[in-house]
Amino acid sequence: MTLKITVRLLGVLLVLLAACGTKSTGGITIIDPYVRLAPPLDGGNNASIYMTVRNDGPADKLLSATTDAASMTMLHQTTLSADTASMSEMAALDLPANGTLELKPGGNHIMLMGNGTPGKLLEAGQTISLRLTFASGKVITLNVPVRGLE
Ligand SMILES: [Cu+2]
Repeated sequence: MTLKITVRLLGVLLVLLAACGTKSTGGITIIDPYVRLAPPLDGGNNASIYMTVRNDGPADKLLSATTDAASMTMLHQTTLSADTASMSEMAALDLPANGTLELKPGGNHIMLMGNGTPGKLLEAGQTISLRLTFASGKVITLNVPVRGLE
C-alpha cells in the first residue's frame, strides 16, 4: 500500500519535471522553448523557434541551431521600420554575461526553412530535437514542442 503511493507520487513528480520546459547546461539555461508554425499564407513551410536563453557566466554567443526537422535553419533578426518588418540573417546572436538573450515574436528568432521531413509539415503537438552551439564551445541539445498558430 505505502509502496504503491510512493510510486504514484514519483510518477506525478516525473510528469511535473517533464512539463517544466527548461534545460540547463554549463551555466546556460533554456527557458520555455517552442516552435511557432507560420501562417498558411507562407505555404506553411517555414516556422520560427522562440525561447529565453539565460546565461549565468561570461559573455557568449549563439552561433548556430540545427535540427533534422527542417531542411535549413538560420538565426534571424527582425527589423521594424515604418510599416514593414523585415528579417535578416545573423552570423551570431549575443548572449551577455549574466544576462539573457530573448528569442521572441517580432525580435530575434531561429528560422526553420522547409520544416518537417519532405512532403510532411510539422504539426502542433509534435516535439523536435534542436541542437544549439555557442562560441564558448557549449552545446545544448533540447526537445522543443510545436505550438499551433497564435
Ligand atoms: Cu525569420
